[in-house]
Amino acid sequence: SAPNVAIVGVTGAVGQEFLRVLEQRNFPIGELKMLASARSAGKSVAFRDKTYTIEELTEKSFKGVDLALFSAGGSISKKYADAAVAAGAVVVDNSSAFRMTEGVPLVVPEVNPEAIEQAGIKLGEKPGIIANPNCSTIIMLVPVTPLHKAAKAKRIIVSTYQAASGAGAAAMAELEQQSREVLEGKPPTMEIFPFQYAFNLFSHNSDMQPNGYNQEEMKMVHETHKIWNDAKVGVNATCIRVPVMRAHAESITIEFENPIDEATAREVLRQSPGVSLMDDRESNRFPTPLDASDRDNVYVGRIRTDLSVTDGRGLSLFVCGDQIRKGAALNAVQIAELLL
Ligand code: 2RA
Repeated sequence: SAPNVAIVGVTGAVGQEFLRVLEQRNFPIGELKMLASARSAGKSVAFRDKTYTIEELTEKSFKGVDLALFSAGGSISKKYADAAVAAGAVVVDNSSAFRMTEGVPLVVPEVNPEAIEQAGIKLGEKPGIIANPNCSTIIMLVPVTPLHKAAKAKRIIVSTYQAASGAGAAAMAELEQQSREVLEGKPPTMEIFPFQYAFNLFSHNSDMQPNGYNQEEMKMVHETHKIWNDAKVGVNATCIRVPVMRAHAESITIEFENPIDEATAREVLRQSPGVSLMDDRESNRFPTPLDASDRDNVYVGRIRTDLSVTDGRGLSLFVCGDQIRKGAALNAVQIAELLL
């Protein structure tokens, strides 16, 4: 029978995308609970042909729930995920709370679906937590993993151009408001970031670590190692926030153990799940964030040999993926589909 589902953080950008994706993919749902903070409790939410009332999230919210999709921040996941599991639910958590926890599978369905089975998690039988990787990691690994399988990646250098949506709905609103203010010659409102965001870009706003990398960059390192189950592959990330609404772009250079030429790489990518090729050199047309926005796939272009590496063991790519969708909500629902 269809699982009873709870959405935790339903009013947020990802929570709203959960509903859109569940509806679009006809995900089977028995009972549906919309959970959020006290501030949102009582508000109505439409889903399929019904209207639901948001309930305040408490430890007791998960009675009878088989599947709980969380996207309400790490502290909410830390506080409530165990109560959901104790009630018998499988939790798919979009926050960073449990991604690096031993025994918690960190899953990109196109990359390592087997990690769920290895953890023994089963709807209605063996509850547990499955973690959704960070969006920038997902968007990188969907195209890079098939190339890794073809020629064994040794080292990845990635620069990201990350959308406002990754910093939340308020950051998207500030970007829009500042853009207007700047064009009207008014001083930009600065509440989310202490500097102008519109017509500007800056080093990612996550905490700086002692090693000179920010948390976002270190997530790409550690999560890649866990998802690939390979602690040896080198990952060097530079994460930048850019004035784009909801799709991340990434420039990726990979050094392989074995040679792989452009034609082979293009063919591998053409056949890869979750990838759309956009690599038209004649018309100089390659992926843009607006091509990827609201779409399921990661768009891949600029496929070319890395001229700085000998004997064809290097490739560079440019990719774009929707941060709210494949970077969060769609990936989580695809994980849930693997549980059915
Ligand atoms: C960002 N990866 O884009 C994060 C999403 N919360 O900032």
